[in-house]
Amino acid sequence: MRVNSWNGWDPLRHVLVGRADGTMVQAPEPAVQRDFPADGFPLGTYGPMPEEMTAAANEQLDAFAVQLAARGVQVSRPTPIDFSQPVSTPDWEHPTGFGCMPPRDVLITVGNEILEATMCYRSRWFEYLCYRPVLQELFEADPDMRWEAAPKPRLTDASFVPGFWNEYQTLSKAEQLARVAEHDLVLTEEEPLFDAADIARFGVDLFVQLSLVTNRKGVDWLRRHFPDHRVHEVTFTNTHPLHIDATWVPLRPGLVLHNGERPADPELVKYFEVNDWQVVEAVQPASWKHHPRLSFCSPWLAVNILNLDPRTVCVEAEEVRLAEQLDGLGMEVVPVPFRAVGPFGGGLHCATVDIWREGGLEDYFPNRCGRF
Ligand code: ABU
Repeated sequence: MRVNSWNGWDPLRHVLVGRADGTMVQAPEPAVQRDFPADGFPLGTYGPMPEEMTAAANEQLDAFAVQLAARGVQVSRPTPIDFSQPVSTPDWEHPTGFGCMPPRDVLITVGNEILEATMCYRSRWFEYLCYRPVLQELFEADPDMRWEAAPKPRLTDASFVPGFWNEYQTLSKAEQLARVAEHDLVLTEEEPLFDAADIARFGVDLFVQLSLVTNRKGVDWLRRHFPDHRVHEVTFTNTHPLHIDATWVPLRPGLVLHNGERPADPELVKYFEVNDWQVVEAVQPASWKHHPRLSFCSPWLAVNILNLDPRTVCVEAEEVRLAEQLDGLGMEVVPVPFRAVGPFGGGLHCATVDIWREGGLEDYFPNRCGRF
């Protein structure tokens, strides 16, 4: 076993796949409020995800793990804790935890380092514990592994804008987008906050999205933590920015998939273009039975795909149009039934963490451009 991964496309050798066991619709908290009346969780209510949904999600997660193993990829799994317990620190108490699907939000591998993100949901404060058995095993097996954790945040009320959600939902789309552009959202700059899934890895370049779960201080912390990388703060035109991996998706060197419903900063597009990258707009996603918003995701989980190597990509089985598009771009598509996992917090990328991909650190962006 070894820890090594610099980007999202090199040949995959070892991966972590999440579990849906015990997932909760968490109690309302300053960073997030979940409101899914059609699925039995109107605002203010919380509790375990319905048993049949959990079982169906676990069935698909387990089958994906088997499918990866059959392709020669080693698979590790987290150890769920009891997410129905209250979570408390000396500063606050929260009635519930959340789950350990999706692991991509919590962990990121950069080279031989696995970094535990700060997170900003109180319900997710102890989620890292689910991954500690795997991290301990890796630490013992690979003498070069660097095991790091970003500073645990206090998450007192000072970390959140009071009354944000009540106000934000009264704004027009244009007003919301103006707030996103100014990064005037729910998080204050009290302390560094980021989710690992807001980071897209392209070798030396790390693109970090400012979002509902990542603040400027979080990006600054990452910049200081990875001095040998170019860490870029990026935003997209999206009223609910949450993780970059359904918005700006690396496919292989020279090719990035873009969710055109969330237009990218023109300077970011230019930076890719002057470095001979092709930016391709993804086709529209297929429809959903259980709206993935149950998990605070959008139907754009379609593009939340997992590369097995630069020419092979796992795509959710119902996303036929996307599979055809990727086929046309020279990718071999591996269809994976994963619809039942969406409401638990993500697609194939969210549900996994790269532990080992072949390859080393490379600079894919030799040309500077604008602020990049
Ligand atoms: N990591 C999940 C992203 C979900 C979304 O953008 O809709």
